Amino acid sequence: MAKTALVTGILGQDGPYLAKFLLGKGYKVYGMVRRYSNPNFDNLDFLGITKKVEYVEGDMTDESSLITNIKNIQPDEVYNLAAQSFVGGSWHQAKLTTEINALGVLYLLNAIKLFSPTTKFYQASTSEMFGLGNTNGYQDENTCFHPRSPYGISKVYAYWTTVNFRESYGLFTCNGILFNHESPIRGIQFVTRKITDGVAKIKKGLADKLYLGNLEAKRDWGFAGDYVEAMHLMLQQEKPGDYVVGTGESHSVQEFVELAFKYVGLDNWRNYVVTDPRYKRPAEIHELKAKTDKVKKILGWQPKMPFEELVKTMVEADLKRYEH
Ligand code: NAP
Ligand code: F7E
Repeated sequence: MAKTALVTGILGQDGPYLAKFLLGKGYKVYGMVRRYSNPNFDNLDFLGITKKVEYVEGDMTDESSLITNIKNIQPDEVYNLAAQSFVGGSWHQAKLTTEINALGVLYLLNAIKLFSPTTKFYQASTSEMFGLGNTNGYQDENTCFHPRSPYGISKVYAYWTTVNFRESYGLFTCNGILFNHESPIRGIQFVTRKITDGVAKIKKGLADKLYLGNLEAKRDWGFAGDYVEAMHLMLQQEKPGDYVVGTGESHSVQEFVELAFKYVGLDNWRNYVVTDPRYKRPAEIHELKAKTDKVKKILGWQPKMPFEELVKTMVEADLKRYEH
């Protein structure tokens, strides 16, 4: 019989990539949508799978909706991707971020524990939990957490709740500690997509300037389509565990900017980019870089798309969007 998976956050960036991957493996995929009155299927449309997913209603802050879904579906696997995931916005909506990202995970795990205890659970943890926790310039599964934003703090709670349900109740729960991963369907406020969209607009004569914050910050950027495979692999192991997933390379925001402008033949990016304090954060993380020995060794996972190709793929997709 086909396996069933419930994916929360189905309308975001990772949800559609994961759903496409699972559908390709023969899964029946349920996607949880919070406002069924006005869902936006653009990202699923982009990957051509909107009609292949079965949608259910539910909100991470509404415990009864999570209980109903777990009871009704009894999924083999739950991938919890739903979150208020924008770090920059988390200072302005710290309580909401905490309710969705932290308490929501407690509600979902309780629902699994009570109504479908054999369900395997994946939690979308993040390199933002590390913050200033730095081991010789990289982060791995043994690095201390020192989050720098309400988002990072909420995810630390969710991480430990996921571990605790494993240790207390024997549930099969895993944390994927994913470093930044991007794609042509990345949310428009995240810096990579903001840059590729801005470059495309400037190239097409639709804008003159691109307003950015801290150009010196460095991140370990990979391709979302590669990373969802690691999520799935975690739930196929004999034992549950927590894994760092990244490329092992870091690049600055400025490097991303330079490559994106260069790709469209605009060599002097300084003519277009304006530094705007509105996009600087109250507390910044200067550099994040993954050490991925565990995920390589135990899951046999490796990223496929190199940095330059990621930038090119995103710029090309945004140029295409402005051709219509
Ligand atoms: P995303 O594009 O922001 O998608 C998040 C999804 O969560 C959205 O579809 C959103 O629904 C949904 N959501 C928000 N609040 C909700 C609520 N109260 N109830 C139910 N659904 C809710 O994020 P992503 O980039 O795909 O990331 C997926 C997950 O991985 C997130 O948990 C993120 O924190 C984590 N993560 C991401 C990265 C990365 O680099 N992308 C790295 C590490 C960890 P709407 O469409 O209705 O707004
Ligand atoms: O910022 C700097 C900014 O918003 C990256 C989420 O998916 O990955 C993501 O979080 C860097 C930061 O992503 C602008 O200060 C400069 O240093 O693209 P971002 P993020 O904060 O790293 C992690 C792993 C997650 O878990 C999150 O859910 O870029 N930056 N100028 C800017 N950032 C933005 N957004 N906008 C700017 O204009």
